[in-house]
Amino acid sequence: MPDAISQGWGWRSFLKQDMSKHLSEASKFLSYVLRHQPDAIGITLDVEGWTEISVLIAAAANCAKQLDHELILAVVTTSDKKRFAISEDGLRIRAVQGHSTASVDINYVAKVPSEFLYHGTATRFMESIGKEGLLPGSRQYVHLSQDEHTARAVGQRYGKPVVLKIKALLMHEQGFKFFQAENGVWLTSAVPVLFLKE
Ligand code: HQG
Repeated sequence: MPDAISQGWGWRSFLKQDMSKHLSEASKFLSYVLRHQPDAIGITLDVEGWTEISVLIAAAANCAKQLDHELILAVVTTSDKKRFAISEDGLRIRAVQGHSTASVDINYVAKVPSEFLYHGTATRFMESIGKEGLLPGSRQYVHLSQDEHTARAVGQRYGKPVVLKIKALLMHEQGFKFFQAENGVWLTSAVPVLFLKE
């Protein structure tokens, strides 16, 4: 009997892991098409980044990528970073930030930032950042976090993390625009070196 119990738990944990892998793969696919390459599956995003969920599912199926409403909703609701939003009528989906595709230009409302915001990066980028400041790279904006802890996790994706403190309010006072996506991520077009503190 104890064996059966332990086997039961084993299966449950296996199923949980399997589900989490499934959700993570679907999330990566959604990030890819909703932020970067909608053309890859032949969909278009409107200027605010929205696309019809039913069109997305059909287009993904044509490319042998299985998606359904239930899976999409599970990705949206379980996303740790709240990367995606569903429209009020439940028919459309978009990524709330992180775009590189030029077809999307979300009309974010400008917002006054707190005195400091944070950017997590990897030590290997520091030499270049020290010369050029923070640049958006392939994305539309430089991404900033409200707190150091989040920034450190962002930086860790690329190697040994380093957290930069940005004099955000001073930048704002000098005319730089800041936006906050609905998942809390701060966006600005670039951060010149003089506003960076390590
Ligand atoms: C670095 C994730 C050299 C920059 C996160 C970063 C975020 C420079 C990398 C979101 C540079 C770009 C965005 C310069 C900046 N020279 N390197 N002058 N300026 N960099 O992924 O901010 O999981 O495009 O420091 O949580 O890391 O996708 O930007 O290391 O919110 O939802 O160039 O992506 O969210 O990398 O991450 P990225 P990021 P998701």
